[in-house]
Amino acid sequence: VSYYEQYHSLKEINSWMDHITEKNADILQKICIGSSYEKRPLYVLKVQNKTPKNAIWIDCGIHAREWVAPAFCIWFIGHHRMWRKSRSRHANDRCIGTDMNRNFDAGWCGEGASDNSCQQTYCGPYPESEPEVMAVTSFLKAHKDNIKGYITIHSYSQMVLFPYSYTMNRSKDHDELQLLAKKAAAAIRKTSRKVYQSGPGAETIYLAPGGSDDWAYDLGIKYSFTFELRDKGTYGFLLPPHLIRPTCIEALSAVKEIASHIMINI
Ligand code: 0X9
Ligand code: ZN
Repeated sequence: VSYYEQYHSLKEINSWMDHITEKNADILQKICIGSSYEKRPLYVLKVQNKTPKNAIWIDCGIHAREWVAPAFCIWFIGHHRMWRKSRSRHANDRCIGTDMNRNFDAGWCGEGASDNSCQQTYCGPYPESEPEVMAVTSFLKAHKDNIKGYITIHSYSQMVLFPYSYTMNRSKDHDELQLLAKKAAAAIRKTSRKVYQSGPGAETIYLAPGGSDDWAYDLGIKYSFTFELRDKGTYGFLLPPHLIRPTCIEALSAVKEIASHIMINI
């Protein structure tokens, strides 16, 4: 279980406060407002965006034996780490954020995406509405003659995916990409004994239009892949730090496999 699903000592909470304010210095501030009878510091975590406005005070744990109360305050501060989307706000949209992997101009906003801004797979008001997506597409367009491969790294589920995801139809390079994806997965298996599935996105996981791999492929970058790294659900999005190294080493072996195939075939 994660840090946020456990109870912690005051010492642990204090170092968590230091850590989280340091990591999020743009919006979090730790203020000492006094000390307890036993001379321990009392801290306020102030969450603030650029323009200081009206605020809400939340305290947790006025009664010491009510353990879940401080757990809520910690949870409240930490909740954004499961955020998926961008941070944009568009006119008439109720909620914040667009799924950037639904915002590319490739079968944009068809089945597998949502036109509701409150959904995790919101496609945005129009293709490339997100500056981040636009920045990537302009760069790739400007350099498309030199860019022979496109690899986008996600997590989790241990997969090597390739186009298409916006349609169940197979791409004209299906056979070659399938073979190469299998070779990439085999390299991973040899490196760490981890099993990665491979296949076209739509068939292997789900229909998901507006993704960067499909867009890059349709631009003319034939060798276009999405890697879904570890794990398969034990830790999910919160992969513990000690698994960073083995995950990166195996992913690198797959990248090398793709790179050498490209070198031989261009
Ligand atoms: O749904 C996605 O965007 C990706 N899975 S994730 O769990 N990382 O969100 C899969 C992307 C596959 N490719 C496309 N949909 N184009
Ligand atoms: Zn993802």
